[in-house]
Amino acid sequence: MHIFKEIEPLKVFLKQKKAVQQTIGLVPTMGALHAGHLSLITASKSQNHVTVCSLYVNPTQFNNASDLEKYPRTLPQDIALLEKAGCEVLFSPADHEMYGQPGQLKFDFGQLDKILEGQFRPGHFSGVALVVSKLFHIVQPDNAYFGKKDFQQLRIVSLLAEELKFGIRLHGVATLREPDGLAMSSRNARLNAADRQKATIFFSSLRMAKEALKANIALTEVRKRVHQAFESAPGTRLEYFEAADHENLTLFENVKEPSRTVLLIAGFVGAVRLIDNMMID
Ligand code: PAJ
Repeated sequence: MHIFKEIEPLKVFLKQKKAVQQTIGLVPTMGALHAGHLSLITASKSQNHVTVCSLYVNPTQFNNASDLEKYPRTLPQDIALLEKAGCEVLFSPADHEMYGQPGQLKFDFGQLDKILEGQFRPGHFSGVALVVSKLFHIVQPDNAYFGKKDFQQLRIVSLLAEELKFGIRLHGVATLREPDGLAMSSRNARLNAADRQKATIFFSSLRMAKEALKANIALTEVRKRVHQAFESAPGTRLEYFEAADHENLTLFENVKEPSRTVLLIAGFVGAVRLIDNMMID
């Protein structure tokens, strides 16, 4: 695997690949890689000659200094996993390479970045959009791969790519889960054994809600049941549970078209914040 820490040598390398009509797939990550990330690498490898994985813990998308500081960093292990997955290129820049000066540019996606994650993590999506724009400009890939695990992020990045005419084809990859349903996440590494058990509440709540809504139980009642599930599980705290249109993320008061509906959930187990989502059909 070719490892680049600087932008210019990476660009020179990719220019040579593009000159001989090789296609480039980009998989942006913040590292602490798990099988979910690797499924994005596999998707990219199946559709491109060269897969570039970027690994950068982006400070501008953290609205909480302690969350940034505690974010797991496991570079040697990540490199071994990427080598094993057959990833051709790793781009792991330092802060000064990505941000010559503190990020000043702000993005506003209207309602889309004010709801759900945006409501609880103000500025988060502006930081995501900033770093993803930089990565798109640096790599100029043919394809880019994002997980449906971060459903709202995928919508935001799609809007960004469309509005700024990046000409990059975006691919949403299904969420990979642990055998008990917990969505794989770098943050899971921060859960102790007891909290790891409790963390299944996100998946079980989504599944319960999905079944209830399919059985025509009203969203207000389903919402109540999800809140109750969290209230009766000590050490957990629900931040939001919402039903929304899967394309534009308009929040629903009631579910009229289950097949267009995605359920989104976020909350804490101990000090660790987790998110998940599920399509109703
Ligand atoms: P990170 O949380 O490292 O995730 C990198 C990519 O992996 C994202 O597209 C995410 O949706 C995907 N992913 C995470 N868990 C997954 C799972 N269980 N199954 C499938 N895909 C999964 O998301 C980010 O980093 C950052 O915001 C980033 C886009 C890199 C910008 O900094």
